[in-house]
Amino acid sequence: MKIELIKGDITKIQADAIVNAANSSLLGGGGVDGAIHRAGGKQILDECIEIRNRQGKCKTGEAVVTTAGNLPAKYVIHTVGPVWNGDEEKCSDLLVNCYQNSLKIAESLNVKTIAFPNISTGIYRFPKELAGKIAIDEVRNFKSEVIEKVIFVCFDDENEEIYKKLLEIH
Ligand code: AR6
Repeated sequence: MKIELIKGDITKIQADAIVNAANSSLLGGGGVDGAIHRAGGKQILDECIEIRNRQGKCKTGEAVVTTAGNLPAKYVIHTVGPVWNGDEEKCSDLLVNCYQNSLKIAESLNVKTIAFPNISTGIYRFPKELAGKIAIDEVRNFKSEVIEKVIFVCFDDENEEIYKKLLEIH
């Protein structure tokens, strides 16, 4: 799997799937979640409501998928990152689950390119360097015959610098 780093807004990315850092309500919020729902339109929220009605809230570390409404992507994979509470082991395990479950859904949908935001590193306050290491490790360890490219989309300068360093991009 090829790994790419892009600085910018994930709603503009032309990938088969983009990942949303959602909350367990699946009903939208601030940060990247707000941006995706704003740019993607009502269809995404309607599908999230259907999922809520069918299976209830989305637990931390789990993921669900909707279409991508008005976005250039085909799918939005909504995953719920952990709120950082200082319990490094537990929070790390939950963040690992976010990446693994998102990649599994992508693979099941025959997704060739998938873009991830820096899950949990905004409102949920997960330490950025640790989150970046987990993200990159999980993508590198995920063996896929289907997914060809993973794009890490960094919105803030600090994450961009961290990912450049971790991916050894100069
Ligand atoms: N494109 C890409 N990345 C973005 C964008 C964007 N348009 N906007 C922000 N980011 P956050 P969390 C980055 O707070 O920490 C929501 O209210 C941002 O710089 O969006 O997982 C949800 O509903 C940061 O690096 O998500 C939840 O309640 C990263 O996205 C809660 O926030 C994640 O920041 C989830 O918190």
